[in-house]
Amino acid sequence: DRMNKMLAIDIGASSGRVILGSYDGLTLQIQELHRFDNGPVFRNGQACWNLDYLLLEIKQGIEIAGVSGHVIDSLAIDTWGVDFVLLDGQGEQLGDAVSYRDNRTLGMQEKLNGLITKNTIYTKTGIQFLDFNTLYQLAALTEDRPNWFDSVARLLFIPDYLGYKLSGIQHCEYTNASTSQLLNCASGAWDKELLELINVPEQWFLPAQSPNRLIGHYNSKSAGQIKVASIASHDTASAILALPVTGQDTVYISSGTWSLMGIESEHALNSPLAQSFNVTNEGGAENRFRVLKNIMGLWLIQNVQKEFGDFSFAQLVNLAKDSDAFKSLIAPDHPSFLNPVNMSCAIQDFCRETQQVVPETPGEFARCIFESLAFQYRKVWLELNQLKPASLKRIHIIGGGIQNTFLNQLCADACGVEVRTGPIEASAIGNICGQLIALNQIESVQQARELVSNSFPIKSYKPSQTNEFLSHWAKFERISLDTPERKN
Ligand code: LFR
Repeated sequence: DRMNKMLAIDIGASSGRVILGSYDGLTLQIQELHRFDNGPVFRNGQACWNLDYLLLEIKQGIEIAGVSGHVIDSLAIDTWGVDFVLLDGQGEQLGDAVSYRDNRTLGMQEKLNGLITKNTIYTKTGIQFLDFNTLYQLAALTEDRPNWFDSVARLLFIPDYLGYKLSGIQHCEYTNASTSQLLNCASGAWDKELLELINVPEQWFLPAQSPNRLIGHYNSKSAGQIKVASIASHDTASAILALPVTGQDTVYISSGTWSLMGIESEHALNSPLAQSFNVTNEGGAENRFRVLKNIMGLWLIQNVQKEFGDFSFAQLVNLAKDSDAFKSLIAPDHPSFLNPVNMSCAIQDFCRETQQVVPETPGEFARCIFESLAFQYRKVWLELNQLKPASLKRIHIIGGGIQNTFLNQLCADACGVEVRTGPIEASAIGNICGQLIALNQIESVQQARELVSNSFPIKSYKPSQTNEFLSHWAKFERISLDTPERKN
């Protein structure tokens, strides 16, 4: 029997990859064919995504597969959530693809609060309140009302748009659509009341369809006609599909530009307690819910790294190890860190305003960031334990962030539980598993997870310095509450 070969096009906020997956019926192997940078670009005064560039890189990656002689069964795309492209009736793009890091949504939550209670929005959608949700992006757009506004016929989320540019098929995939805060979490339908409130016509939206199905074709130059699949196109949903764990006793962290920390549930957890933690209920494959929280993640260190110029990631980790522990802590999710002009300055301001030692050297910044992330993991770990009392036993981290073994250990130390890690390319692997389901080669998420655990190594970290973390817990709680006024 021949192998199944699939291309996962996995694009995160800081880089994109075209990864070849080969499945022989027993195990899955992956090979990176193409990697490219991604990041916000400025257009018409707004932080945007350069989708034309991303499309060129995607096509180049597909041609690399063809030229290397691979016979490709299918391809599929996953990206970050919430962002979208607007199209006219001819399918041509209107306006820019604005990034969720753009500040057009500042103040929009407060504006909507005058029209509808947060409680109503949360009960309907189950989605965490983040300034950049599609709900608030669209509220900003309808307030701005650009001159092409009346020509809009369709909204496509980023992965659906990129898929449309390859296949000509307009589609709306459920896991990514769920991040909008416009889908009803019980029915999976677009919420008419919320759309009316922000003056967006429901006709802009296609019905959200569950993933892992074939939807079209792409005609490549060197690899011929390739099937296009719709998989869990929210990168975090694909990553969690690839979690090599089937038990209900595990908290996951999908670690990349963001750290997405949570549990899987068959039902949305949208109780008042869940709302008080601002926990989200994003959609997953097989109608499972991703009950999780966004933590600012490696974005903090990625920016500091750029600002210091000549340090590799590994060097920064080593410098962090050599720096003093528990000197300066930040609240990673403070809004001043979402898109500061200068991250190092934003961190220094935060430490100054909370009367702490101000970090100066790359090592001090890195130490501050990693320890603060570990404390935030502990905070979310405790919240999840309140939602699921006595059932959570360990943490499993997936994604590129697990290469930072120092942070993995800090996570175990801070939370006082075992941490397991792997695989690294979780989103791409989940994307490939979704294609295997669409191609009828495997049957279910459960089978996908067994395949992942049979195919990729897993590491374990035991907690050791939990008491040191506990002795600084009160300080972390203080600086998390007593945060400075929001910048901007
Ligand atoms: C991670 C991610 C998060 C989402 C954020 C913005 O890449 O998809 O899950 O909250 O990006 O879309």
